[in-house]
Amino acid sequence: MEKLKIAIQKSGRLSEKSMEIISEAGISMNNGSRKLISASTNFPVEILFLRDDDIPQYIADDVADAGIVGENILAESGAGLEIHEKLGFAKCRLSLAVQKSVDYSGSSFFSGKRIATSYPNILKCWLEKNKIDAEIHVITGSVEIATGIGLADGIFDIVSSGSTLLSNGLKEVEKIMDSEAVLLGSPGIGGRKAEIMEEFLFRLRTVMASRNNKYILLNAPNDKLDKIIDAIPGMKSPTVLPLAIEGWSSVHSVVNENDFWQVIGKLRAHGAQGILVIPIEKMIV
Ligand code: PRT
Ligand code: ZN
Repeated sequence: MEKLKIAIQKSGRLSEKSMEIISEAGISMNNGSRKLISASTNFPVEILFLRDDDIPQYIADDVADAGIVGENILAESGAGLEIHEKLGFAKCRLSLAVQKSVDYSGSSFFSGKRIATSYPNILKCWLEKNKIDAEIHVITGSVEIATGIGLADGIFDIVSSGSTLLSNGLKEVEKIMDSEAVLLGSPGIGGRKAEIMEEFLFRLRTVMASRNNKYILLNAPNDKLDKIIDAIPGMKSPTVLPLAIEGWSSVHSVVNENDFWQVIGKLRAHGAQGILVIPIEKMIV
């Protein structure tokens, strides 16, 4: 029977969260030791465990049909693959940084300079776009020490909290791209595999929607009901039910994680009481 092959990182920052998403999509795996390839016990997929850098090429070569990697890895690989879904974890940015003591006045600083990085292709693209002639020095590990040991005038690397830069006496001067984990797919799959992919994507989107939304219930004074309903950018219109107490209603709706605190602030300001927020187990979109 034909199976969809999904590549995920074998061990690293993406591994656990990738497996979590697959498991929340109802796809069970044998818990045995992680082999290179492992078949699901209840869904027609096989999971390939690989180094993240290799995943785009494996998909481009049709060894895998889909995979989970950071957008930085996809951009660096230059493979023309489709991003099916952003997965909201492993968020970071790729930035240029220089020593703190540098009086940085703009990107032309890098003209004629040497930049150390593990992402030469992304950097080259940006330098060309900005007409900056700099030398790229490729190193694979500990890029952040390159300026301190006199190897380069600047570095181009992943930044998350910024503490690695700080503790190496560096400052971030240009953000070149944002990145998060994404589900990539081969544009060329068809037949039974395409059907499995469609079902997998449906499940994945359901998982993402439930993670990104909360169910809220609250009590609203009837004279403020209009304002309270206006403050909730819900799926459709909220459910409104009368309470046993005269003049009050119960309002139920779904709120997106991104708007959450702003919406709660408005609801409280309009006199909503007894606000309950409940995680959503599954949300079909
Ligand atoms: O062995 P394999 O090749 O599979 O793994 P890897 O060592 O190449 O990658 P891994 O597991 O370290 O990271 C996988 C992906 O996680 C990256 O490609 C990014 O998309 C994403 N990601 C998110 C990060 C970070 N955040 C991150 N902070 N990858 C690396 N870092 C490192 C960064 O290199 C720098 O040294 O953390 C440091 C910066 O962090 P802050 O918080 O100090 O700024
Ligand atoms: Zn890697």
